[in-house]
Amino acid sequence: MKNTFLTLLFIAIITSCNPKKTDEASTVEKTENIQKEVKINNPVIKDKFTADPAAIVYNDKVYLYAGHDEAPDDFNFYRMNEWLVYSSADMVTWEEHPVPLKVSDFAWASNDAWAAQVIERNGKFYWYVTVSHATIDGKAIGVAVSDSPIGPFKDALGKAIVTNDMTKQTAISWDDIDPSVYIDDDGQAYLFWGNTICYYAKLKENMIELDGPIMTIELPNFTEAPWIHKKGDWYYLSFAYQFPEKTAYAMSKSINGPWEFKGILNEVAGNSNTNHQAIIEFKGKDYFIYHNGSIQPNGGSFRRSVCIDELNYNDDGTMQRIVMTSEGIQ
Ligand code: FUB
Repeated sequence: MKNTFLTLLFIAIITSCNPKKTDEASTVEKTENIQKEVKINNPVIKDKFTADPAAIVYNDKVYLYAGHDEAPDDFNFYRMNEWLVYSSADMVTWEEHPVPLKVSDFAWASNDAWAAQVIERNGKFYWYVTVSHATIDGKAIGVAVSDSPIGPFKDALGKAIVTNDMTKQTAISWDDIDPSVYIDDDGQAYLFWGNTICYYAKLKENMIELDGPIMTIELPNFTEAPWIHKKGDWYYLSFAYQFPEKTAYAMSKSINGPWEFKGILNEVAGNSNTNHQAIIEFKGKDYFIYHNGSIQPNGGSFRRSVCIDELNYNDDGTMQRIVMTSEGIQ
């Protein structure tokens, strides 16, 4: 007992007489505190593979929609049967909601829950989706509707709004993918979509029928994934550029163009040969939402993950190159 007491006393004296040791301990403590403060928030969804993000702001919340990458580790192509929805009030904490829409909700579709986008009009939420058509060769675009941003959604039309036989500009069967929808200030809605060719058309006020001819937009190295947004009096058309895909963009003073190409907005995103962006403003800040293949050991081009980083504009309206980070939004 006496020996133990003397040993403890000796250790206490030695420790208090060794300022170097104390400094080291406090440095470690400080580093730990800094590490605690900065979290690794990208990818934002870590328990599932998620791809092709789209997002809306509604009633002080952000609703994030994504395709679900379900490909097993030894399967090197897309396996996607459903879309997912998450919500957040701070862009950091995301709540997952029950699966709101599946390919099987469209009786005329066979598979492939590819890229999609939701928009709200008059209290209803319209979800434009890419699927493979069961009877018309190629990809097609469907539209689902719900009274709530988290669904459940149901087929709004009972058939595709766009099929491959409606677009003849290219022989490929997958050019009718990646719908993006926008309602202009005068209330006119537009649907943009495409692969290798960028298409757009007016939508009727009911949001489930095209209103007029399908038009095309000339963009250099357009691959897919158009996304329209407006900031101030500039319209922005961002898109997947070249392959492997970077994100590039063009600007215009009118939704009908002419579009001026402005170059690359985001580089190839880690470990994924595709990219797919959504751009939103929320509580005074701008965000760039995309996917990469960063979750290891199995992440990659067919097991992707949604990430979010800040987006910044220059005074002339051009967008600054995205800095992809692991920290994401803090
Ligand atoms: O997720 C399937 C397809 O890959 C999407 O439709 C494209 O935008 C690309 O991300």
